[in-house]
Amino acid sequence: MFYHEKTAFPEDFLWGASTSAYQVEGAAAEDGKGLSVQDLHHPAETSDFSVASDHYHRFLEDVALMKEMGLKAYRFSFSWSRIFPEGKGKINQEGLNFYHKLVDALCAAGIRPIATLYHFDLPLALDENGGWSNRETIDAFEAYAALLFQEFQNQIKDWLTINEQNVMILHPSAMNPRGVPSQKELYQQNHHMFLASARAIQRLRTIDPEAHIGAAPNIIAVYPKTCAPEDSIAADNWETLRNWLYIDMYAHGRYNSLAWEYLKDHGWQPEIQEGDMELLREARPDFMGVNYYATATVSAPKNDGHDRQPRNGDQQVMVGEEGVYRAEENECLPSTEFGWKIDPVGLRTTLRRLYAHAHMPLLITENGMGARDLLEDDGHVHDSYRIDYYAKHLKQAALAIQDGVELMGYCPWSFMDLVSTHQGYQKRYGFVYINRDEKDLKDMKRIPKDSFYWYRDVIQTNGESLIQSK
Ligand code: BGP
Repeated sequence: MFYHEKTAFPEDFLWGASTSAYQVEGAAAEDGKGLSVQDLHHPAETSDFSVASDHYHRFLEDVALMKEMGLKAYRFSFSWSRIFPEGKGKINQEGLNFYHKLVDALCAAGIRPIATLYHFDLPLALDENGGWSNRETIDAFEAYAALLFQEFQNQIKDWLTINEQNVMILHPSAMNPRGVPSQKELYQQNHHMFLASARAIQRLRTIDPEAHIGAAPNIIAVYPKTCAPEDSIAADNWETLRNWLYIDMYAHGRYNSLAWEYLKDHGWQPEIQEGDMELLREARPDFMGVNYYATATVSAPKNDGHDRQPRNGDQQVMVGEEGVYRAEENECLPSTEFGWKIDPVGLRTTLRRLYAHAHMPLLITENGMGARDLLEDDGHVHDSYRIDYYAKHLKQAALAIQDGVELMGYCPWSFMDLVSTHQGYQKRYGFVYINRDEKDLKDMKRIPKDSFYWYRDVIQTNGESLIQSK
């Protein structure tokens, strides 16, 4: 679609940035925090999560930088096991105090907190008791959510239930080091997470009816490799199993029909108890978060035993599946040095398709470029590649708005460098450089990168500088 006039970002557009608790906080076993499944990661080559970016001790300095940058919103996550060390039962007051101080600082700086309840870090105690396979975890999540809604009802008005539920189901080994359940069990866990999210939504409605809540799945457009109709069906297969299975449930409270037939055919359909579907139908979110990094390209499966190809476990790397799709290379797109495709137009396509499915306002909860940033001799990090990445993605987001998508804001990944899920500090995403290596903690100095100042200007002009530039 070509438009004769350029549109502007809405006046109340939420210019934000994101992080998650276990990837920035550190203090993994401090002040009464219980362990989460992420704390079991002890990689030989890369950093673990014990210190991370030491945000737990330096959050005031970090919030001051957010203010300097002009952020309107900050998306962060609560660490469930910092609040409930055993996942349920006894509350850890010191953990709550930390988040009160953080949220107070954000509010004092005029930054709107957008809080994720659960970002990959299930309390270990719950995991040892069956994790998401056990329906008791749904009760624990509801109690945890209700506590936070009550505690923060005067300050937090935007909530996200679960980060990337679809990635946790599709790439379980990447997200939980304790082993990979069977497919049948995974889809049961998926059903339980849907219920947990729905219960949290219902609780928020009674505790703070003015607040808004959504989920944050990882959604991507899938391209057919060629114009062969079979490739188109394969793209539709994969988009459905990767995206719409989740969106149809969150937004409309129903299992997507194609996804359900797939589950049935494999014998993987979850056990649904009385009342489950009613709850899922009733508890609708107000908006949908979307984590977008790259599109996928696929062709028809050959069903020759080679549709599924061994690749590394990155959440953005498609592996293929017999009878569903075969993963293909997209020669039209460049890649980051970590092999993730760079596809700004794909963001526009993704937003259009997602909006057509969800029929509710969207919030970009993650988007960003992982790179081996270098602290130069001049004491700066010149990340022009990241500026280029963001500029191109934001221009496409503006076009999606012009296409009619209700886009509430943009919270790129990430505000500061943090522990990447696979590559530690080798792969950095932040606007702010953290002066540490994988194992050498150095001085942890916070150093704004060139992209920090560039984004500050974008925010100051409400994106106008960007839209008008070529
Ligand atoms: C998303 C996760 C984030 C973050 C990001 C970048 O899937 O929600 O937690 O890690 O991807 O991924 P990575 O760290 O693997 O580069």
